[in-house]
Amino acid sequence: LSLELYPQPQQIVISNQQYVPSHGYTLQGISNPDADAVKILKEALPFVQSGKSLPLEVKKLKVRTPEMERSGAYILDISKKKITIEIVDDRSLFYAAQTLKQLVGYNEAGKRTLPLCTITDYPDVLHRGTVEGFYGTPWSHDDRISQLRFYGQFKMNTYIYGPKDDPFHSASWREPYPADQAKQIKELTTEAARNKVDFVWAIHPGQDIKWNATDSNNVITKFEQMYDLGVRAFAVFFDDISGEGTNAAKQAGLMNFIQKEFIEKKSDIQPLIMCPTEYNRSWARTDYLDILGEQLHPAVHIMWTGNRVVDDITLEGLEWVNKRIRRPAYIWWNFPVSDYCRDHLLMGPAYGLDTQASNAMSGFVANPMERAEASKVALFGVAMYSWNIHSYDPQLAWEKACEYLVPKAAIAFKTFCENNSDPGPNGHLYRREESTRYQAQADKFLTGYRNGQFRERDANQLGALFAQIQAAPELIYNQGDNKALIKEINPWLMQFELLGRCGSNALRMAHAWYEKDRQNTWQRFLEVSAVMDSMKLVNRTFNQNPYQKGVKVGSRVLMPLIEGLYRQTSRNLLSTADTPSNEIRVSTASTITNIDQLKNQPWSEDENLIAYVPMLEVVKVEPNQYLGLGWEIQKDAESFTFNLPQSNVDGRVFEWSEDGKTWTILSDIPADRTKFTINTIPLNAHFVRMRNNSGKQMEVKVTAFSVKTKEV
Ligand code: LTM
Repeated sequence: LSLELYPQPQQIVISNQQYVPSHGYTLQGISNPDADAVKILKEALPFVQSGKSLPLEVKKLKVRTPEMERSGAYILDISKKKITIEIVDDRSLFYAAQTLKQLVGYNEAGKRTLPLCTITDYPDVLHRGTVEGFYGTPWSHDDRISQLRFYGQFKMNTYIYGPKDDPFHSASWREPYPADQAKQIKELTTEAARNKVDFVWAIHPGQDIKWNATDSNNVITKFEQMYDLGVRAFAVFFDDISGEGTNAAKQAGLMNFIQKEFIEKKSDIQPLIMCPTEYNRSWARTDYLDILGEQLHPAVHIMWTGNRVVDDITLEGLEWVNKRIRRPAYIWWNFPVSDYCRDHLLMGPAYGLDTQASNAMSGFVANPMERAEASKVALFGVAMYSWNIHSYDPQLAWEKACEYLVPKAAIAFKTFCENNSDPGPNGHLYRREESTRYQAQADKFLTGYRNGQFRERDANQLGALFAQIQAAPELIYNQGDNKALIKEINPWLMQFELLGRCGSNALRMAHAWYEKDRQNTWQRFLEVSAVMDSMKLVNRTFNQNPYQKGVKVGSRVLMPLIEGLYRQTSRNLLSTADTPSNEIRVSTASTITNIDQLKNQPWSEDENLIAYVPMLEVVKVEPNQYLGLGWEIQKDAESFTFNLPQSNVDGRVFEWSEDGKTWTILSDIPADRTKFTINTIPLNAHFVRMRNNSGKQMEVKVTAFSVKTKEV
């Protein structure tokens, strides 16, 4: 007999017997047990007020190892005569009750059964949960309520509130919340408390903070307002800022001031958290982290995203930073956040987390997608990992998450998720496995087709997959009870159905060509074209954000397979085997830069506009480094636009060039503007760039950098 419990407890001793409790239970032991925990116990088991009953005794934990002193630790013992729960705090009883609820089964006669067992359980990481820290539309109030309940159910105890696009968190941090929003935050703190979650409210003041007493007091005043709304945990974020606000010693000074004047003066606040400016290893090139390590009060947690902005979490990387900051880092994991790849959903397993790292971190919170329900697939994994690191199995967690979220159409939902997990090419170089079960087959089939073969077995299996893909959305719409989830992912479901259809047609098209049936090939080719057109329409119609517009599905393996088959068939039909087909536009437009942080940044080319994909982070530009664009020889530039907020203007120059070697200053650009469009680019120009001519490091945020061209 084994027990399926999520997250997996640290230790289970189990006899191979289930039993049916002979009576209802009565609660005994400590007075005033936590009411939220008791509510869950009562959902799990029958309770009686009088008459014959079995005892459910709650008592303070006696076995005291360091792990068993952690908030939430518990021992749950189920015997035929009684149930005993030993606890450290209210959270322990709440978690024991959640475990008990998962243990209850039903026998053939419909009677409740319980396994006879002893479970000794504690969390590996003290602070576990999420940081709502993404750019884009913040979660709704309902999203947040649903998240807090989900965290309670799966033993996550932290929710950090810090959506970049909430003005009262960031741009207008000094302002109080308007009454309606304040009321909602109050409700959230109440719901968080019910679910034993610490609601951490974060402020993001760094872009315009003045290092003086007025602004230090402004932070405290804002925290006092949040305290009055029920907030009992606080964070200060200094990420993605430029200028004066990035000074490590000043940041440490402010944090220490808050520690002394606010945290220590109240008796009921959780340890303070800060997100540093150099929050990942690839940016840590100065003594910034050492200054924090030395000067920041030891009780303050320091957040860390890993070796890069978006990356796996390794023990080696943690040990590297822990030495500098002189405390275990508090992980801000940038997964499944999708604000840098907004046309994709990240629905795959939460993998890339070191299972040896349990003692190297003080907290583990994940930054989710703007789509809250869809994020639960990955967050389920985060809950499993952070509770019991050694036993973490990302694939198992992913499967259970899919079953939990869409129980009646779990297979269809898994099909959807396993083919929607990669972010696509991005500046962070962060990629995820997608369609892995079919990758080898897809590659072999396409190579075979290009060489005039038709690999029947592969085609059959891929055909079965495309049929499943086509059918999945309908099953999810009809059987999925989670309407909020369906609403969030609806454009991707629509596109997924088309992907299935397109794939099936593409295989039929390839088969027709192999059978030498030219007419049928043409017909199938036109069918594939028609479905591709529908996919383009979905892409142009939904999710039209200014960053990565559109709706991409199966973009890592399945779409390339379909496009490959389509292109090859087009060549076959037009007998143009050695020349690229005219659907492929060979482009000579490109970004030009010698800044490492920008080298991998994708650019977009849309009709006559070539542009950097907007960046969310601040870029450091050393003297003589530049960022620029080049365009096709057969085009003239109509205009050049830049929007570089939070950027230095002193000493920068804008230049144009005909050959990329000799550069001339664009003198019509005003020296002090961070945002400008110029329509007077010389006709022979084929490159423009902004260069740091200041002799010192400068900071730039690339919100827009584009050239509009026209055919000559
Ligand atoms: O990662 C951090 C600390 N800050 C920001 C986040 O707000 C953003 O969501 C992620 C992912 O794009 N990158 C950041 O730089």
